[in-house]
Amino acid sequence: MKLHLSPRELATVLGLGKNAVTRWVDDGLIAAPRTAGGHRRIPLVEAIRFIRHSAMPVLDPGPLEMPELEPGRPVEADCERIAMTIREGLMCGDGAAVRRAVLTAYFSGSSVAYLCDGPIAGAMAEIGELWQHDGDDGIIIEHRATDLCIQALNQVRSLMVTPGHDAPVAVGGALGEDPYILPSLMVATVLADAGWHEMNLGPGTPADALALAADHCRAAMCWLSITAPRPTDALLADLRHLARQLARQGTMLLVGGRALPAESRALAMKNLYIVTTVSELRAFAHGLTRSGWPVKTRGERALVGSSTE
Ligand code: B12
Repeated sequence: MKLHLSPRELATVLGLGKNAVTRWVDDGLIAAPRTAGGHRRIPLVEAIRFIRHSAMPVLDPGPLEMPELEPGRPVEADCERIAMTIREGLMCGDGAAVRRAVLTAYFSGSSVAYLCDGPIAGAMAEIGELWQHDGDDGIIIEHRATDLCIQALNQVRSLMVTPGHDAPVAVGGALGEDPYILPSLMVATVLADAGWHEMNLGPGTPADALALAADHCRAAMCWLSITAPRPTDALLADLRHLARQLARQGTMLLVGGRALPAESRALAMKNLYIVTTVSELRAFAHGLTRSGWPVKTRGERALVGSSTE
């Protein structure tokens, strides 16, 4: 995979003349530093940001040098076909097909949140039915599919522009006995797509470690995914305790996940938010950063939900 493109290469990707791309670079629509020799070099992540932002079709992915995308073949997203390819690829262990489908959707402007809530979660739900009927085969498919999703999401993550120093920070994971990797990884990837700095501590993270990490990173948000069922009282006590700790640091707590009990909605704490899908989270994160709400950044501390109950 290339790390930089010349204006001519990006023009080939978009099926345009080189002058159009050069003009956009000179007008500041595409950020491209110059080499010592004075040539414009467009970072790959910036080229992809521009493609998604401008909604231009990728007519020849060749210059991007991504093994999943065939040179000369336009990248076309048909939502139904993408969902079917992801499902079949996850079922039969075809990682390249899954990555190709996810990349195609991403290049064509789909949000990571849509991919996670829609085709990926849908396919995983179907795969989840297999262990009950297909025994060991079902378990193999389930574990392999989880790994293929991790690969695809991390690949998309690597194609995102690194957020600036003034971007807000979020830290999160899943608690103690919760082994589920994907929900927290999805949250992290969606926040990265929304322009946040994210630190995903993954499954099995103690609540105190989350609070400590949030404090160290001056996080505006801490997320928690609850996927493994737990006794309601113990879980609510943990949520209350973590929300209090975070409130003292001025950090909000966002909680979601399939095993979150309905009773958690009754926890009246000012810095605690229950969010159901990652699309909802995306809207929430965008809303916060656009509203001028005092989001903490790496350089500054602001008070966020400092009082509880
Ligand atoms: C992979 C998998 C496993 C793997 C996990 C591998 C790993 N390390 O991640 C392993 C093998 C560990 C596993 C084990 C078990 N599993 Co399991 N597993 C699954 C499976 C197939 C996929 C899970 C997944 O990653 N889904 C993708 C995620 C992203 O989807 P999601 O959880 O729906 O999350 C979405 C939303 O809830 C939301 N969200 C989630 N968290 C958050 C957080 C925030 C902040 C926000 C905003 C949003 C959000 O966004 C996501 C995207 O839309 C599911 C099926 C399913 N429907 O998901 C079963 C499933 C969850 N497992 C199930 C079961 C029964 C088990 C076992 C008991 C099996 C057994 N007999 O051992 C054990 C229990 C483990 C435990 N300690 O609890 C059942 C649970 C049933 C129930 N009512 O609780 C399911 C539903 C399968 C089924 N249909 O029976 N499992």
